[in-house]
Amino acid sequence: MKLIKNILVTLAALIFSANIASAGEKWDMALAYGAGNFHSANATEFAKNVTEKSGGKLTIVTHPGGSLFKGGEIFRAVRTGQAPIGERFMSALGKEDPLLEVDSQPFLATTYGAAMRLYKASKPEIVKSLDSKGLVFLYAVPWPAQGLYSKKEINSVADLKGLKFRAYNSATIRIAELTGMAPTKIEAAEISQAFSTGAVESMITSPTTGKNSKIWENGVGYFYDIAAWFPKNMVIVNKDAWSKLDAATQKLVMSEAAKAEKKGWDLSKKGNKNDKKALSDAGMKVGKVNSALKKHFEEVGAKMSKEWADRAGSRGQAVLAAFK
Ligand code: PCA
Repeated sequence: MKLIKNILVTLAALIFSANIASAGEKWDMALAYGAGNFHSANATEFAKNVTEKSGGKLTIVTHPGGSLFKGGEIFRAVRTGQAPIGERFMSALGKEDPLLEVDSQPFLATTYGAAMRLYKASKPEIVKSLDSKGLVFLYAVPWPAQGLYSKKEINSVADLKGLKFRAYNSATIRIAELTGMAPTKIEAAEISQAFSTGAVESMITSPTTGKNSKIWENGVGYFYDIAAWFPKNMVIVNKDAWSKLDAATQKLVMSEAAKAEKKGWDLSKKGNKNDKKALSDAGMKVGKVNSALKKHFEEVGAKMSKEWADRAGSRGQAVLAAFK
């Protein structure tokens, strides 16, 4: 009896010490967009690089397509530690901090160069405010320029009136309101379904998201390249999870994040060209809005900029001053 007990105790000790020896952190990374999307592919490469280079100290496993948490749940999940790391569309978080919406103000930054300057001008304040919520900011990557999709041809402001419009944040809801469209907030993962059931008939998003959701298969024949803003996704980490890493691993994560950011911006620029071509190759009409519509959207944008500046207060003004 005593011998068996001794053997069991030794076995248990062995198993325990083996566990300690291989103990590294494992992070499940919540991603809202499909595995084929360039943000998800980039995050997956980031995860792989960190995992390979950390020498077993940190394994990051990505879960694309909202399979761990849906887009709308990811910020909260990371904040509360249900997911140690995740990616979220920044401008959907205006209620957390209006500064997170600065990249979705129409016509503020209409080129990649301007978008980068706006990012740099806003980043320090954003990092600080996320830190105060228990989050570590890793990197941010823009979507290609946002354009207008529609089932029917749009030649005038009157054509927009009453359209059932898919929105993805407060800014797109506001555009719809100021234009007379009827907005419904829908995550990217549900776009195809929303269009195919007729729940919506127009939206503003990137050529990439239209391509990823094969939007032409749902009766959407028109893409108007308004190119009014470049909204970003950001990758954030829960601070408790972060503090479990040793200094060398933290440094590795930050340096891989910087690489992923650079790669992501390059991929976005490529998508901005190629994905528009993919839409037209699929038979969609890809073009610009006429000058009357352009003027309309610019007026809407100017109004929204004022509203945003009021909401964002002195912090917002400081960001705009640094940007200009
Ligand atoms: N695609 C995402 C956000 C912006 C974009 O281009 C979406 O449509 O939800």
